[in-house]
Amino acid sequence: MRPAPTKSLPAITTEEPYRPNAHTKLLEMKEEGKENDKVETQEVDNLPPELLIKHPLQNMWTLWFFKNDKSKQWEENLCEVTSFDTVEDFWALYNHIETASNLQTGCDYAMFKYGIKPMWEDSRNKKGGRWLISLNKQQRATELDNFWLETLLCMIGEAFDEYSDDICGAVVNIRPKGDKIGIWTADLTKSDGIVMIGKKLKERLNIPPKFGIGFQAHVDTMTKAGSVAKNRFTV
Ligand code: MGP
Repeated sequence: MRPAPTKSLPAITTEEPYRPNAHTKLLEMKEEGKENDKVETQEVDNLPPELLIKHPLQNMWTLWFFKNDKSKQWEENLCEVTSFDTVEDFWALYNHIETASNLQTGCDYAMFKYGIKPMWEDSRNKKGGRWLISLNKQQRATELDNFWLETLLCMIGEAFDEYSDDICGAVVNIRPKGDKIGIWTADLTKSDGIVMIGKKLKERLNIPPKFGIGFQAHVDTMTKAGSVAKNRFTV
């Protein structure tokens, strides 16, 4: 496994070729879609330098897949797929795997910062919680894939500014009763960051202001009596 990348993106100086930052590049590649595939047919020697350099992300991320096999313990069903730390490797992975809406019910995807397991017990999760977006059954066809992709782009593009360090990862649960997306943060006591992250997520996902979303502590979810743990914050 490669070591985690350094925190800051390399500075752009006049000696270097123009290099859009990772966030701009993520959006460009989202717009262009398959356009980049054409590059493979050109002579590599003729390519301008900006097409040969991968755009580093601020963090390395790991994709996890969960398949519900009831004969096994919960953690045994969790499978680490791969890690990436560039914009291009993110899109290569995203375009290669099944969309969330096409997974079997009972399955999850999770994308977490490298080194954090997508479980309450991980030392970087256990004092934290999650913003939870609960979808109705119809929204699997209309919203789920867009919401999940936008959540991933927010995380890997560090859209939460100075609070991006509080992000641990995100999970999408495919469930017969309604799918869920959770974005996990590290520390329940960091209320400013939690609220900012929730507001930003709603804005980026285009969730209308009148639809509230709730933040639950993992410690409450772990021990909940009913089907939903109480909300510690709402936006
Ligand atoms: P779930 O998969 O998060 O949600 O948790 P689901 O299936 O919608 O169920 P609901 O209870 O939210 O309605 C299902 C079960 O998986 C939990 O009750 C736990 O038994 C187990 N589980 C889920 N997570 C995220 C963890 C975890 O982080 N650690 C452990 N040990 N078990 C977990």
